[in-house]
Amino acid sequence: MATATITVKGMTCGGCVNSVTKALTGVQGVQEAKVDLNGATATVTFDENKTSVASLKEAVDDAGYETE
Ligand code: 9UX
Repeated sequence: MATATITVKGMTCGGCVNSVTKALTGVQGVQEAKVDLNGATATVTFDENKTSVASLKEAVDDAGYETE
């Protein structure tokens, strides 16, 4: 398992947190996603044999938020 912290821009309320959390946990290989609204981050624990940081960022982007 690997853990990565991704910066997520554009979250402005708890609903956004839920959306980003769902997007991340919907990616195959993701075990846990902790999304911090005020810190603008998502800390994700995932199986690096099944997914990658690039794929996690893509899922967040596809949900309508911006990563860096
Ligand atoms: Mo809140 Mo976020 O009303 O996409 S859910 S701003």
